[in-house]
Amino acid sequence: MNAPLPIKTVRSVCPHDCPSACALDVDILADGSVGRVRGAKDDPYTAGVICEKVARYAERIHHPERLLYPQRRVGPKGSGQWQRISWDEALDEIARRFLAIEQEHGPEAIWPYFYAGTMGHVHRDGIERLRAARGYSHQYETICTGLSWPGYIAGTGLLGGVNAEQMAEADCVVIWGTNAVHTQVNVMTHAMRARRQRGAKIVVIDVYRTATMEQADLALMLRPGTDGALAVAVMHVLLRDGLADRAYMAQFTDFSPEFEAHLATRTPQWAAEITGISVGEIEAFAHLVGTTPRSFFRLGYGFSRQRNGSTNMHAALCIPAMTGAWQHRGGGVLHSNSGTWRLDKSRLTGVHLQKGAPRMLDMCEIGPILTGDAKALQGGGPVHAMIVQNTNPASVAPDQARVREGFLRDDLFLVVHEQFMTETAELADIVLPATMFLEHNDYYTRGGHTRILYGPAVVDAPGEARSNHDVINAIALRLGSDDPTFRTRDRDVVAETFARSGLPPLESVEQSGFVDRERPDAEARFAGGFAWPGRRFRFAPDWQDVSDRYGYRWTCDPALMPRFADHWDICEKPDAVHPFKLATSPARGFLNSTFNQTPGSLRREGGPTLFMHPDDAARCALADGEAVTVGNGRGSVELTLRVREGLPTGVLVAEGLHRNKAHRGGRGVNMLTSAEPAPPFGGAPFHDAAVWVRPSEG
Ligand SMILES: Nc1nc2c(c(=O)[nH]1)N[C@H]1C(S)=C(S)[C@@H](COP(=O)(O)OP(=O)(O)OC[C@H]3O[C@@H](n4cnc5c(=O)[nH]c(N)nc54)[C@H](O)[C@@H]3O)O[C@H]1N2
Ligand SMILES: Nc1nc2c(c(=O)[nH]1)N[C@H]1C(S)=C(S)[C@@H](COP(=O)(O)OP(=O)(O)OC[C@H]3O[C@@H](n4cnc5c(=O)[nH]c(N)nc54)[C@H](O)[C@@H]3O)O[C@H]1N2
Ligand code: SF4
Ligand SMILES: [Mo]
Repeated sequence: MNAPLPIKTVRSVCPHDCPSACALDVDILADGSVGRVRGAKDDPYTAGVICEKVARYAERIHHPERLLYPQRRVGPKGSGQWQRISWDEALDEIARRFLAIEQEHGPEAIWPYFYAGTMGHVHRDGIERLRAARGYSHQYETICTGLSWPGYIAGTGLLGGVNAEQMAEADCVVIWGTNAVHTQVNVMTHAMRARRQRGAKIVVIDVYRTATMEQADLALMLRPGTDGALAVAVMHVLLRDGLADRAYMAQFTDFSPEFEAHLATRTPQWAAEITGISVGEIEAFAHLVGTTPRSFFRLGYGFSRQRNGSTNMHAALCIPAMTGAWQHRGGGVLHSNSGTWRLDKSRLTGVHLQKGAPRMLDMCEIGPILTGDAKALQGGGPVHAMIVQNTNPASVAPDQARVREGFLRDDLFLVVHEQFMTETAELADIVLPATMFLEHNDYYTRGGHTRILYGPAVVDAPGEARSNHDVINAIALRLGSDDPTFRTRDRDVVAETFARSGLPPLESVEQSGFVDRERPDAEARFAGGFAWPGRRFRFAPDWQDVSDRYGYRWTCDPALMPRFADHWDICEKPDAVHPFKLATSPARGFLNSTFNQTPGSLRREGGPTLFMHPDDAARCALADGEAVTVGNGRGSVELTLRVREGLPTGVLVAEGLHRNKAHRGGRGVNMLTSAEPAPPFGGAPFHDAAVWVRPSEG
């Protein structure tokens, strides 16, 4: 049978939490449904390429399990017994319960909680308006970037870097701690262009042989949490072999004799012991970047999800400051451009409504918070109500046992606004159905490139699904907050935000689909100096400055921080009981827990598996295909063992957040991860867990 012909093709934007924010061409079919989704060819960054999971979006938007109407729990929490109710009943009940809790326990007992289900600013950040208007507890946003961003800023002073499209003009592309084939396919588009057109060398640094590493000319497979050691040893070789750009360092950095003396002790032999990479490979890497002016460093997020992740990010960032790669077109660094948007979102987030200074609770500590941990609650009272939008903490948050225990509390009123009956929605008192990106209006940014894109509503929402914006407004009005911002439509908020930010009018942005916020190339390369006083890059970071400038909160004694870029030996250590280190790396077919219910993604990923080196399997007498249980002091999870080459002994990898119920026993990999805030400013070390493995019972 031929696929039905589209009646039109519309321009949109991928809303998901991936650094790319691809421009999309979406086919709309005669019955009003969504057909094929393609990457826009005329967008220079997307360049016609998108990932497979979004190309199959029709499977997600028209999924038979989409939530269609509000529901109220009737059985015990988590029993799966629901009663359909009207929107009026749902909103009335939410308002009644929230007001009662405000009265009895104070507004800080309510904690609106969100993350990045949609990256559209109106439908993601609008929840802040409700929070501000009611004085509810704030959310300290740590789950994704809490470790990486401060590490980057510690060096440069600003979260910005070179335009990603310039990767195509590089002679060497270093893909560090990101599995771009899975997580950001467009990096591969531009890196492969450089290889084709210029013979560029591709370096990939990861803890196992990923699909990205398969493409590498130089593949560096190191032990988890040792990137700082690799980086300082590379700098040792650069100095030793006369490959450092001393003139650049003298003008643009705080390079000092003390730092040079420090690096003199960080030999490749020393780093080989720590990283498991050979001296020859360390030297080859140093020589490659030391002799290739146009070396582009794509520093990912994955290698920061270690307890020492912030210092590792900073250490890796120091290499191009020593080679001077920043000076050359096609060279330099990109981690994220998220510090460069220059948007005024104050009306969208309700800055004018904020009264007082409520406590700010760490989103990664949701488990400890909901189970009454006094430190996590900052000495305040318990949380008695939550509204959750755009996130699935019962799957994605660390320390899953405590997250679940907390959500099951009878004295917690939980509202979840979702597209699917996720693990979090299953534990709610009220579940509300949400629209998807093609059903509402929003604008989008992402750190991987320089454009702000607009995505309009182009199809009808199914059933009674409502947008995040409409639900936040409706709740606020019912609570008695009568600010005009609660009577706006999503499109008006986009238009107003553009106007306040000095962008062209929405009508014109709508025509082109985007506005470019690219900064002049010289500025992106810090050619006039870095963004710290004195305009110098910092090999010796001042973390207090990072905290002061960006509002980060200390989670360790500042005196503990290493003085210079270094290997900071604070990761969870394997021991006799927990002999393995586990990384929970991303799956290609899922995006965190999103897409783990669509047929195409499930076909690709199969069930939850655990990669183990053949020598380890032999030593543990475990066989390929066997059901295994992986555990530590926080909990345990069941997966199927896959014995394979391409990872260090002692290291295990479990790709992807499969549905909890896809695991025998119904618990996911975040049973094993820690919610203890990592230093210096919090964030979850998702790839840093010491574990044991045994055959599953029964
Ligand atoms: N298909 C798919 N795409 C995604 C996502 C997804 O889950 N699936 N997630 C999205 C989100 S929210 C984000 S933030 C981005 C994140 O995208 P990335 O920047 O790619 O970060 P991670 O996905 O955390 O992990 C990337 C790699 O880091 C490796 N790694 C773990 N520990 C270390 C270490 O100590 N050193 C080094 N060098 N490498 C290490 C992991 O094995 C993994 O291969 O991707 C987005 N895109
Ligand atoms: N073990 C382990 N855990 C991890 C990671 C890891 O690498 N390993 N990665 C971490 C990272 S980087 C991140 S960013 C977090 C991400 O965690 P989340 O932000 O929770 O990401 P998702 O799992 O994609 O869940 C997003 C949810 O939002 C819903 N949603 C999408 N759009 C909308 C909308 O418009 N309205 C509403 N109301 N809902 C919507 C989706 O259906 C989905 O259930 O997970 C973290 N968890
Ligand atoms: S690569 Fe990333 S931004 Fe592009 S379509 Fe896929 S998930 Fe969306
Ligand atoms: Mo993320």
